[in-house]
Amino acid sequence: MFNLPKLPYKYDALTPFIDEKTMRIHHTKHHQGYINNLNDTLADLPEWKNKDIDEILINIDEIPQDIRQLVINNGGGHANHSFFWQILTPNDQKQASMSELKIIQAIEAKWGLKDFKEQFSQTAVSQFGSGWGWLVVNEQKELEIISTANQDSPLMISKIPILGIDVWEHAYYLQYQNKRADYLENFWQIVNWSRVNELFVACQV
Ligand code: MN3
Repeated sequence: MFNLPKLPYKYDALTPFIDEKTMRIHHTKHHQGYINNLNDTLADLPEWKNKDIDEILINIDEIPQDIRQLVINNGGGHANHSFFWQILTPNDQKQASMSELKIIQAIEAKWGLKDFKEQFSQTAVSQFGSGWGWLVVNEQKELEIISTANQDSPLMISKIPILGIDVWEHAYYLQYQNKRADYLENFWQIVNWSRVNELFVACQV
């Protein structure tokens, strides 16, 4: 049985970069919807319904084939959104000095921060239709920028997300309409780099 995690900030905390109404609908309607569907889908599968959602996605090939796509869509939706809320933070939040963070050092070494932001944004903006842009740690423990369609989770392809952005229209349309690139540009104002760093460091052990 899966439940909606509480947002770690108020619905209006990300304004003016993401508006209150978008956050409220996104969390209470869209995310909750994925959870309801996931619970319905796994209702008769006691061996799966109490597992951690990330573990389910990592082992997605073991899910019975007749419900696998439903679990990908709704389980992915639940995992991706639970992840997304954590890596955002109000802009006025006091953050650790960026240059001291291991993840920033690693990004600087691989791309340079400015080029990284450009590539990440470009990848996310270019995702055709609905999906996500990601910074992941791959099986070789290297950083990689990818996008996934729909609610596909990087965990299904053995990649661990450490930063991600929802580019479904429901994530930005009320405020930005068709201007996905503007949403991406503002995204950098509300990234919780401390949390991204924790996720990155956890991948290094
Ligand atoms: Mn969404």
